[in-house]
Amino acid sequence: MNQDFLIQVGAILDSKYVLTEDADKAPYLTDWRNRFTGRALAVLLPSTSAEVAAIVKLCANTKTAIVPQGGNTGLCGGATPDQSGKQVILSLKRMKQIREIDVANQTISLEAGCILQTIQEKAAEKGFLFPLSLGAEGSCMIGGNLATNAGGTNVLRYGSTRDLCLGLEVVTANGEIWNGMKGLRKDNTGYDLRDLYVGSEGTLGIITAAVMKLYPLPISQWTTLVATQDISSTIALLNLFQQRATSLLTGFEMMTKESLTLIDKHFPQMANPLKGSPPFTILIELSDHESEDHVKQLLEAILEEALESELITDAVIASNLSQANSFWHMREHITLAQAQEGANLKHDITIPLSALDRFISETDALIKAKYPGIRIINFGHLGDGNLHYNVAPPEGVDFKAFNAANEKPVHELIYSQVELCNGSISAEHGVGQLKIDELRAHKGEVAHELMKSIKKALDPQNILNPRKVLSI
Ligand code: FAD
Ligand code: 2HG
Ligand code: ZN
Repeated sequence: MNQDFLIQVGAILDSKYVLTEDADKAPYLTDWRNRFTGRALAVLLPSTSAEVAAIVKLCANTKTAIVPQGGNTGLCGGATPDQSGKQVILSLKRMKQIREIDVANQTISLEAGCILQTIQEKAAEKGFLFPLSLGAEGSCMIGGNLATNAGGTNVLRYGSTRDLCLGLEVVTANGEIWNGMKGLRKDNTGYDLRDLYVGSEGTLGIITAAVMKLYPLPISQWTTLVATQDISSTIALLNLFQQRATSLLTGFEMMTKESLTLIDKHFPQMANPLKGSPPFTILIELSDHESEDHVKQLLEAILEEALESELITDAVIASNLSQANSFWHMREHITLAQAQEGANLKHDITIPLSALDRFISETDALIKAKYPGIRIINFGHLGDGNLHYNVAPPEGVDFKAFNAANEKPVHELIYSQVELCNGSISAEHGVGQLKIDELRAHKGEVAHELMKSIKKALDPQNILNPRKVLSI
C-alpha cells in the first residue's frame, strides 16, 4: 500500500520532490519548540496548485492523511505528523510566486509558500506596507499565517491575518481547486468560505494562494519604552494613547520584569535601557504618513501627560531607527530566551481589557500560592488584550520533571481563570495538537459540535490534518 502510494505520487512529482529517506524527512518531523516529533511516509514538495490538487486526489483515493506544512514555526504542533508513519507531510515551501501586486486595488496576490518577510520587502519596494509582523517572520509563510490566523505586533491597528485577507485559493479534501482569488472589500454572496478556511489549521483545506491587503507605507515611526508600576496604570496608559493618537498607535507591547530577566540572562547585549528593572516595560510605537515632527511632538505630549498623571515613571524615546529596532529585538527575543531557559508552559490567551487587571492579580496570586517560587513569564500584545502568560519552574528545578508533574493542573488553573474573565484559551497561536482537550473543555458544547459538523462536511474521509484542532 505504502509502496503503491509512492509509485503513484511519482507520476505527479519528480522523485527529488518526494522525500522518503529519514535524514531528508527529519527537519519536517519536529516542531519549532521540540515538543512534538512524528513520523511520515513521505514529505511531498509540490510547486503548483494543480500538483497539490493531484496529490490530494491521490490521498483521497488511498485514504492517506495529509499534514500541510509552511515554515514549521507554529507553536501548537499543528504541522507535525502523528507516530503512525502513514501520514504524508505536504510542504508548500516551493510555492513562492508573487502573482501580482495590484497598485490601484492595493492588494498583493501570492502563493502559500511566500515567506512573510519577503512579502513585507516586496510590498515596500512598491511603496506599500504589508502590516503582518511577528518574531518568526523570517521563516513563517503566508499559508501558515492564514491557516493559524496569526496575530503579531500590528493587530491593534491593522487586524490579524484574517482581517488582511481578501481572497483565497484552496484545494479541497477531494482535490478540487476553489478559486476565491477576488480582491474585493465587499462580497456578501452567502456563506463566507474564506473566513472558514482562515484559522482552520490545515483541517478543512490546503491554502495554495491568497489575495492580501496592502497599506500605504508610513513615512515616520517613533518608538518608546516606558516604565509602569502596575497593570491598571498600564491599561489607563493604553486608553490615553488610543484617545490621543487614535489610528497612529501601531504597537503597544507589554513585558514584565520577569520576562526581561530572561533577556538579561540569555541576550545580555539587548539590555533594557530603562533603569532599575521596572515591574512593567511597555513598548509603544506611533506611525504616521505626515512629517516626522508631527508624530514626535504628539508622542512627547502624550508621554508628558502620562508622567504628570503618574501613569508612567520613566520613558526612553528611540533616537534613531537602529535604537528603535533594538527595542523591538528585545521584545521579540523573549520567546527565544524562554526556549533557551527550558520548555515553559505556554498560555496564549486573550482577556477583555476591562478584566485584565483582575485576571493578572488573581491568577498571579493563585499560582504563586500553589507553586512557590514559580516564574510567571508574562508578556504580549497588551493593546489586543493578548497575554503570553507562560510559566517556568522555580530557578534550579528541572523543567521536564516539573512539567510532567504539573502541566495539566497549571493549564487548568490558568484556563479556568480565563473562562471566569470571559477570555479565550487561544488568542493567536491556534490549537494544533497542543490544545485539543482544552478546546473541547472551553469552547462550549454547541460551538464544539458545530465545528465537528463543519469538519465532517468538508472533509468526510478525515484525511486533512486529522486530530488537530478537534480530536477526530
Ligand atoms: P506551520 O508551523 O508550518 O503550520 C502551522 C499550521 O498551519 C499547521 O496546522 C499546518 O498544518 C497549517 N498550515 C500551514 N500551511 C498551510 C497551508 N498552506 N494550508 C493549510 N494549512 C496550512 N504567532 C502569532 O500569531 N503571533 C506572534 O507574534 C508569533 N510570534 C512567533 C515568534 C516566534 C519566535 C515563533 C517561533 C513563532 C511565533 N508565532 C507567532 C507562531 C507562528 O509563527 C505562526 O503561527 C505562523 O503563522 C505559522 O506559520 P508557518 O508557516 O510556520 O506554519
Ligand atoms: C510573541 O508574541 C509570540 O512573541 C510568541 O507570539 C509568544 O513565546 C510565546 O509564548
Ligand atoms: Zn504573540
